[in-house]
Amino acid sequence: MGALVIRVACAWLLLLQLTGASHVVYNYKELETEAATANVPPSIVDPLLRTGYHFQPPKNWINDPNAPMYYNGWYHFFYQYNPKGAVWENIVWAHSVSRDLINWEALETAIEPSIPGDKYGCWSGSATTLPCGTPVIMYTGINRPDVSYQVQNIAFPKNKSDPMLREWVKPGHNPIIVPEADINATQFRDPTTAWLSGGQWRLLIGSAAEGGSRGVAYVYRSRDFRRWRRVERPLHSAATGMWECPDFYPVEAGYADGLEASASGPKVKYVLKNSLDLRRYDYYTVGTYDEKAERYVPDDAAGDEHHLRYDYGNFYASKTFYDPAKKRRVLWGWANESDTRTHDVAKGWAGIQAIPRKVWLDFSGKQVLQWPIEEVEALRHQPVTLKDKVIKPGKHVEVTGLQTAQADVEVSFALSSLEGAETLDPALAHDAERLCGVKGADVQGGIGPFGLWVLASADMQERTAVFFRVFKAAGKDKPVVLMCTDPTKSSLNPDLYLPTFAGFVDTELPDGKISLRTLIDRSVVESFGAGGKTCILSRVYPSLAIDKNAHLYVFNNGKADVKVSLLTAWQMKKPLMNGA
Ligand SMILES: *[C@@H]1O[C@H](CO)[C@@H](O)[C@H](O)[C@H]1NC(C)=O
Ligand SMILES: *[C@@H]1O[C@H](CO)[C@@H](O)[C@H](O)[C@H]1NC(C)=O
Ligand SMILES: *[C@H]1O[C@@H](CO)[C@H](O)[C@@H](O)[C@@H]1NC(C)=O
Repeated sequence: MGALVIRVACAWLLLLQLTGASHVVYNYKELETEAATANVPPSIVDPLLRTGYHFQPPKNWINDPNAPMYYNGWYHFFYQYNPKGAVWENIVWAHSVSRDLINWEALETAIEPSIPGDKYGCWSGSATTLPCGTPVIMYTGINRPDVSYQVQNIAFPKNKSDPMLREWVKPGHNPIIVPEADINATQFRDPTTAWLSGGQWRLLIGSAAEGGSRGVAYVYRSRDFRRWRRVERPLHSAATGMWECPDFYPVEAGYADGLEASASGPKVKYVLKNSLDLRRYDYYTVGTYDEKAERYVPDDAAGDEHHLRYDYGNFYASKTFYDPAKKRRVLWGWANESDTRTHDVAKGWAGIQAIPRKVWLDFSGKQVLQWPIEEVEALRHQPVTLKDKVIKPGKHVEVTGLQTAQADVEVSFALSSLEGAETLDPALAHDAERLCGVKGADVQGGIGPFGLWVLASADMQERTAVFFRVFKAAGKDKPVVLMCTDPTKSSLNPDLYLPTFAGFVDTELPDGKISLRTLIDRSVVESFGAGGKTCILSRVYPSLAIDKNAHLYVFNNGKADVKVSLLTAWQMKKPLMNGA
């Protein structure tokens, strides 16, 4: 197994490059035999480890979110899907609809290979709503069997009166964008939603230049959405390797309402997000967009070194859309599994989507904030609270009175003083992940680690920690706050990928306070620190802490008291989930 490294991105298989194979064809019989004989632990295939309220189809492989949109009272969601199995192959666009982004109904496949421009694959893309109200989808098609030659196609709804948009037609003039001679045709994909300015449409396509070392977002312009011309210089680029799934949208500091794609104004800033194929994470910058020059400049000149991520855990190939019904911008992101391919075949499923998040620009203008869409709160029941509870150094408190395998927990912590904070090792000051690796949940600190142990077994052999740790840095008044998810003790199951995920939280800890919200969903732990400043999604597969055997604790492994001002935990109901 170890020899086969499968990394799937915006429907992109690195395996092609590694092996030089022209096409990956899995032999399902062989895969199934491998899974059957591989001694997969029974808990891995336990249906009670399948997520309850995160988006997923009843079975099989899923990856990138595609073309999210709102149309005539319905939210539409498309995603990369293998109708035949739990590994990346045979990718089509599956389609689901919802009234509330939480309860989902599965429809027929929306887009599958059917024309020369997508004969060998229908990869990721986005939707744009034309001024007449018609949505149009642009997506990447693979049109050659031997190499992954990437072109862009469009599709229109067959019947605009059908709010479900069940059928999509591909006009005969596809493909409508093909790579010019100076573009590497194997690295040319994932068109964004288009925006309109001065009578012209513009969109971005992700690519790589300079032999693959430079990530690039090319701008294409069109007056009729049919003939597209590339603007010679890219919107932006950086020495990070291939940019997949670019996303580019307007925001305004401190303004929590969303802006639609074509909004403009003196206070409007832009977010440019790229999915870094090499690192497999989603990075973004905030900056200004000069539409005359067709250039984007990040506010932070060092921003391209990519310090900011939407999520410091498992979250990739994300995409936003403007929701006119609630005047907000909503972010979707794919979270892959952290078990093995053999496990996935045995389970019969792989991949989920994170809970859709509202996204907006913080008052500081330096970063975005993210928060689970409010609709998810309709699933809450059975609330349990803990109030003004002091957790002494080295102690923990169990939260009882509800089942916590499928739960939503909101907690605010209060620190009486920051005196005892550890001194930050300058060598680790810029690497949250390494810092967390060295200073995990079980390493006693000064102020913290404090936080939650979730999906914990009764004897605490299994537990996943989500926590904060406060440092003081030489020559700085402001504390350095680390947020971390430590799954190293999450499971007795072998062969899991269990990295500690971490990010810094840009907060001065006003009044010594910091909040944490964690959505627990059987094999997902999705956390939002300080009101959505720092987010971490982690996949874990307990062998004991399953369903009714999952416990929840608040812990403090520092040397100073930590007060839980208020903790509320709810059990979460299961919404309608694509018929599963
Ligand atoms: C289009 O959709 C509407 C609403 O679902 C339906 O009543 C109508 O029959 C459809 N038209 C065609 C040609 O399928
Ligand atoms: C194009 O990209 C592929 C990776 O997808 C790489 O192997 C190849 O060397 C690139 N070609 C050129 C001319 O840079
Ligand atoms: C998710 O799975 C882990 C473990 O196999 C890989 O290390 C990640 O690269 C992968 N993430 C993505 C986005 O493919």
